[in-house]
Amino acid sequence: MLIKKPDYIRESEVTDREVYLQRREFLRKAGAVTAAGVAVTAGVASQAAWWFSSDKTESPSPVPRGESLGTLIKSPYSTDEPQTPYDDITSYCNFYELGTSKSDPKDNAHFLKPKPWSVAIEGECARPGVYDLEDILKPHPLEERIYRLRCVETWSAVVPWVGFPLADLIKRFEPSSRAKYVEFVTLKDPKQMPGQRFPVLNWPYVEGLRMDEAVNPLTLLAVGLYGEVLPNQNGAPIRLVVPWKYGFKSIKSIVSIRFTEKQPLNTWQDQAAREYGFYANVNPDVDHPRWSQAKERRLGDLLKRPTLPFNGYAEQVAHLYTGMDPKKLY
Ligand SMILES: Nc1nc2c(c(=O)[nH]1)N[C@H]1C(S)=C(S)[C@@H](COP(=O)(O)O)O[C@H]1N2
Ligand SMILES: [Mo]
Repeated sequence: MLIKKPDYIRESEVTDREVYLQRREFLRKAGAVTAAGVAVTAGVASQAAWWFSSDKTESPSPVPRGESLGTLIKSPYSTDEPQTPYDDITSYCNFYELGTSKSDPKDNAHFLKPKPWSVAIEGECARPGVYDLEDILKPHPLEERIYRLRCVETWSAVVPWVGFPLADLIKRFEPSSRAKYVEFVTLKDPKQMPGQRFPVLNWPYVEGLRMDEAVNPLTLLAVGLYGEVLPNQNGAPIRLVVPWKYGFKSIKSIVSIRFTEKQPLNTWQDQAAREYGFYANVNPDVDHPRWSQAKERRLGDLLKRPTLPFNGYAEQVAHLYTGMDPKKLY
């Protein structure tokens, strides 16, 4: 079947997954899906009408800057590679709750209200409860961490995050010996997350880490980038950053952190278990079933570069996986 792409997307940037989702979205918007064997309900049709309606205001360009986060600790884990420009990091995003194209999250960012915000700490720990974000953040000095980010779709970036180690938060809530994993959940609210008005994924978005991954010093809870409050499209007000794993592990706009005995079912594994697993460690030698992972393209670059094992963080994290089959770590 011939699929017409919007011409602002370069061929090289379009993966099968993107084409598939864009096609689904296009068909939904057009309300002409019967040929594909997908029933269009009145509800979906009215959502399509919303998508085209005039109260979806255009966001001004360039992306407005956020409030400064003040003095930050410099991290020894930061890369000195050139940083991806602010405008690229904030306008080329994956955040399906705010739409499936790369520019949708920026255009729909104003729907999300990151203040006030609370985070539920749940499951196998001594201090469960629902906490205001201010109380979650209070004890943690903020640091800058300049990390490589590698999306499973083969684009990459270098992002100067602001945040604090997830390990420091975990310690405070005293997980029990039964806590083997940590599960994270994104806000579910179709008013703030217009993409959730479409059944693109099983909402809410869920991710998970094994406890030793969660407390690894590289694992970050981010509240900002470029020294400023995190823009909504990048996962405000608080998101995970796991730099040695494909980007989909780095879940945005977190409302729940749960300590569990069993391995959580993460959203992309739930969506396509044949293509995405739980570990999702960056690995040039394990291809996606539909494309190679040997190379990646840094945003702003013309040429591709080799993908690095564990996204260049093998020294810090390879020991977590000794004896495990790399194919099972994809
Ligand atoms: N809740 C939620 N978190 C998410 C996603 C998403 O769609 N929803 N996309 C993921 C993917 S695929 C990537 S590559 C990164 C992108 O983060 P960025 O847009 O800040 O670069 O966010 C991840 N976190
Ligand atoms: Mo991604």
